[in-house]
Amino acid sequence: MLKIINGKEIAQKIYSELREEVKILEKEGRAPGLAVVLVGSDPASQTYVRSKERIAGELGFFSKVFREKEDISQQELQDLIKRLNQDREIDGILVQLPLPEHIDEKTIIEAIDPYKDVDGFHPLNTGRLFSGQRDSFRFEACTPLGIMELLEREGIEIEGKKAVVVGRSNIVGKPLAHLLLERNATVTICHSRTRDLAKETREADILIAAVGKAALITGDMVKDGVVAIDVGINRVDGKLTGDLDFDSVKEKAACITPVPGGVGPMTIAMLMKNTIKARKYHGV
Ligand code: L34
Repeated sequence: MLKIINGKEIAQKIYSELREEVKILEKEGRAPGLAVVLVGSDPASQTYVRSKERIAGELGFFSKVFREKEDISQQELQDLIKRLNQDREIDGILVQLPLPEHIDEKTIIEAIDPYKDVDGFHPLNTGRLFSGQRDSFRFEACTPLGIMELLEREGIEIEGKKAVVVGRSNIVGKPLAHLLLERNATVTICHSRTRDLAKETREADILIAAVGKAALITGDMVKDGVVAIDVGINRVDGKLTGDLDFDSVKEKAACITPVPGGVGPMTIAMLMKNTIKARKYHGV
């Protein structure tokens, strides 16, 4: 029996849980504070940042969005981050990616206080993840975390399963592979130089496509009963589609996530969860 996983519905369920947590933190004396920095006017980034702003507001966060001009200088952006690092009302800082060409992304990410790094991109946080330091106060990237939460809430077993991650980005593929490894999956990471992609993907019990190529994975590339997770968000003829060829993969899958309405909403839910975690770290 095929199950189409409803990420939007699971995110809603998470928000009702988080609302309760926010109430408690407010009573304690301070709501969680989130600062989102958006540089330029990329339409997709604008959409995502609007959603983050709206949901932070709905949850009762103290939320601020900094909409900066495309030609902001490296120094100006670093100065803004420095101010946010020092702002006691702000628990979480997110700089929406991608940044314009003239900005050095790595330096910006490293400028963020690792304990306000609700994106989990700072090397202190990725380093803790990649070296398996679980107990310390570690922030994990929102999309991989959202996928783990989806698998958990759907009751999908991970231990001993063969997980194949297609894509090796710092934002999704690499951190996700480590989270799966930590849960005792046998993990393969595929990328553009993988010799025989279909041979690898056919082995997957859990397949995650995170490349950004529409319909890259087709039904003939997966095995019966696969759990297929689609991270791709591609615009084709004005429509959103994932990296999975949904119609052919769903014929063989046990579970599949749609685009839209799958992983995307979970990413935002995990940003909110991380911001609450940061607020707990900082105290009132
Ligand atoms: N710093 N940059 C930083 N942190 C992030 O976590 C992100 N990302 C990615 C891009 N840059 C970032 C996001 O927030 C991708 N991403 C993201 C967030 C939300 C959604 C998609 C990507 C989302 O809500 N997707 C909806 C459809 C939205 C639409 O209509 O375009 C969905 O249902 O999939």
